[in-house]
Formats: sequence, structure tokens, C-alpha cells
Amino acid sequence: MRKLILAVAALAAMLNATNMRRIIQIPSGPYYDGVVCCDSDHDSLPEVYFLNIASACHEVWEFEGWNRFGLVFEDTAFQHPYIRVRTAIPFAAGDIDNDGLTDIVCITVEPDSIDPDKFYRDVITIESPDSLSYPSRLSWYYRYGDNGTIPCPTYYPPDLDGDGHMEIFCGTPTMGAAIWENTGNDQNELVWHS
Ligand SMILES: [Ca+2]
Ligand SMILES: [Ca+2]
Ligand SMILES: [Ca+2]
Ligand SMILES: [Ca+2]
Repeated sequence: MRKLILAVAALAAMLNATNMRRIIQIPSGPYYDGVVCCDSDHDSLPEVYFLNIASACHEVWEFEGWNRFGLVFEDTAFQHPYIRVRTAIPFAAGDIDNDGLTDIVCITVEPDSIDPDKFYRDVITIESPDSLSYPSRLSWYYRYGDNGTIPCPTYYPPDLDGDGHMEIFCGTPTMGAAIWENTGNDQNELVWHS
């Protein structure tokens, strides 16, 4: 009987997979990076948040009901003279400082302000300006490497040590695996690296 149940479950999973159909196509461009899903403006309509390389900015596409998604936000603002915010690569969504404002964790590049041949890698968070808006504001950054362009996976793990403070995990070329833990509004501290 148990084998029969397992076989039916496997068949159902297979049918589900073969019955999937495309309901949205992200607009064309050289490539896309770092797609994350969330409901950043808390209206119960999920969004797809990603970097559009073609337009060199973050785009938010929101569910509009019955297999429809629409472009609702493009972050074209120039917010910081050096840290490239709107072309950062998103890796995770959540609320790391627990203030009700959605945070997107990204990695990006920060050219040196003086030496044109030098640049840094940064892990950053982009936060919603209010609880009903999409993330658009650079809220925190940490320089973790020099002169490298290859992105390293970054994400929110759960509260690893159970102390009520969320963490950001990032693989870095200089420190190895690194963990930053939240210490307050828009503040995270490096607490461990391998
Ligand atoms: Ca939404
Ligand atoms: Ca937040
Ligand atoms: Ca913790
Ligand atoms: Ca905050």
C-alpha cells in the first residue's frame, strides 16, 4: 500500500511538472541576474525583483491577477556617487532589521574615488522607504574585497544562532564565507568568517 501511495505521489508530481506552462516572460536583454521574489509593498500581490542588464536598473514586476504580471517599478535613481546600487545583483529578500520595511540583499561594485583602476566588491541592502513602497534606498553596505568582478552568492539564512537577530551570509574572495548579523536599524556587523 505504501509503495502504491509513493507511486501515485510520484506520478502526480510528474504530471504537475509536465503541465506547467509559461505565464510571464521577462523582457529580453543580454542577461538577467539575481531574481528574487517577495511582496515588498505588503499588498498581498507577489513581485519578481531582478536586475535588467539592458536597462541597467532594478525592475519590479508584480502579480496583477490570473497569470498576469506588470512592470510596477524601475529604480533609475542615482543615489550614491560610487556604490553602484541600481545595477547591484539581488540575491535575497526579507526584513533583516525587523522594522517592517523590506530589504533586498545584493552584491555590487564600488569604483575607487581616486584610482580609476581600482574597485571594490560590496554587499549591500536596499530597503523600502516605507512599508507600502518597493525597495529603492541604499540602507547599508560593507566592502568585502578588491578588484574582483565575479559575484558570490549572498542570502539571508535563518537566525543561525537563535538570538533573534537575522544574518547575511556571503561567499567572499578575501575572507572566505562571511556572516554579518543585524545590530539595529540599517546596521549589520561582521560576526564571523572562515
Ligand atoms: Ca506586492
Ligand atoms: Ca528592513
Ligand atoms: Ca542571529
Ligand atoms: Ca531599516
